[in-house]
Amino acid sequence: SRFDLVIINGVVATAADCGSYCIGIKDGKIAALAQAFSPEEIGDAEVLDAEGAYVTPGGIDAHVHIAQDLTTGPGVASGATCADDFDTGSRSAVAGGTTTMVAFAMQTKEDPSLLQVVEDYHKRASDTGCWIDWSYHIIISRVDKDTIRPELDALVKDWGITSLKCFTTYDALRLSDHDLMWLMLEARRLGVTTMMHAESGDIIAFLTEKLEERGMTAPSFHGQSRLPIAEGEATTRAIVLAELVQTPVLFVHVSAASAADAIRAAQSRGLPIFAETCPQYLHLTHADLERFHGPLCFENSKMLCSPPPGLNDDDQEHLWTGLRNGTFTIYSSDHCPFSFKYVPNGCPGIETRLPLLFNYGLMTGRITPEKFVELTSTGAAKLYGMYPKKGALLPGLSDADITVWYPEGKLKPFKLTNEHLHHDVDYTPYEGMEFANWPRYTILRGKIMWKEGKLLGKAGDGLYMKRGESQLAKSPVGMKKDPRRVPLWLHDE
Ligand code: DUC
Ligand code: ZN
Ligand code: ZN
Ligand code: ZN
Repeated sequence: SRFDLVIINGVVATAADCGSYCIGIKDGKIAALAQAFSPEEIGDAEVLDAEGAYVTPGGIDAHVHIAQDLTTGPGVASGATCADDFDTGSRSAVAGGTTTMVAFAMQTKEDPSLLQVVEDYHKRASDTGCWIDWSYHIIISRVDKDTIRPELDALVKDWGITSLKCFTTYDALRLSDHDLMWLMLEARRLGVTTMMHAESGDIIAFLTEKLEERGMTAPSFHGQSRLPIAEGEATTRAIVLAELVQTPVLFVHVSAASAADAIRAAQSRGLPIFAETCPQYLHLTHADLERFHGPLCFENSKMLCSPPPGLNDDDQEHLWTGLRNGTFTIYSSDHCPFSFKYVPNGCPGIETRLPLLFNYGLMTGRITPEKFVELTSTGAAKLYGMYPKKGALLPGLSDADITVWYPEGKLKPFKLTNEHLHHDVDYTPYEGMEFANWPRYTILRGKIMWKEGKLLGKAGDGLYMKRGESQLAKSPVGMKKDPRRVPLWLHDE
């Protein structure tokens, strides 16, 4: 027949529009969108009645740490291991409406070959299998001028890895400004998108030293060691480097108002500067890091992440405004799954990402349905070279990756506990928050993977995906450049 599966009575939202449409799916692809299908068109296809609920493209989580080595990376306690592997992490994703993820493959200072790093991570993924489609960003901790060019070349050609992440903090990962410029220029040549972790390593090291002198080492002081000004400084500095090199940069996990303002100002000057924020910065504040006192003070570490949550609701409001006005292109979880006993430097959140923005953004009217889709799916697909296979519902072009929500009033509102979730982590920072909606069905390439609280798919249903060049992040070739700011001779190839 014409379709394998049809979704009827949905309010279908994409980044472009929102309306009452039926969706026809054939061979794992979107085959048709229409006001209605005739009984002949439906034939013997399976029919899923959305009962008037929102139907959105499956979530794309473009910032997750899965099966990542942490002893030399952002992890704090030595011996800490990532709690989620590709099986449990992606299982949690599917239960929260996410159908694609991009995980990090991290080079350590000792790893000689980037290709070897990716092969190692790919073995981890192949060993367990994955519930959803996935790809990798490469984390670069060492700029080896003799080998990096052919290696990045091979990552693009052989693996479809078209994005790299670099750090301005952590001794094990941080690059000097010199190396950052060097790397950015290589990224520019290859059309690879640079992702920047911007927090001043020197400000953090200085404040940490001074806190330690005073014995202020409890988890609640984490926010004092990583003040917003450290993020603002490094963001401003990296924007200068990006302008000099004339290459696009995406700032990951933006938490500080000063960083968001610097990004917005750069965008207003026409620079290809992009930004990501995460649920923890919209829902947690510094007060959450200090909630518990006395013997319970280690409970505070459940809210610990880097950069830390903002000082107060003003910081949160600033980020909500940034989501609305286009400062932020993507909203990712930064799922960083540590067992609580390790004093985690990061929050789990691959499963709660979409429900949080749906309940607290879309349902409250803070963002439109179109914006919800742009932030959770389409933006990442375009930014990281997956569009329109992912992030859209274009007939004949897009994979049938779909999240069907509950119709209003159908799901009894509930308070979240960690038992609801499918990750392998022993806590959620969002314990006790209220939810009135949640993904009812999650569909991956036409297959129903999650239905009304039950997992139907398996690890192994997900496919590795080679990505193409970013459709958003392009070097500003046509832009008039000021020779006092930009060395034109560096860019005239
Ligand atoms: N950077 C991340 O992307 N996640 C957690 C901690 C960090 O430094
Ligand atoms: Zn980071
Ligand atoms: Zn405080
Ligand atoms: Zn991260």
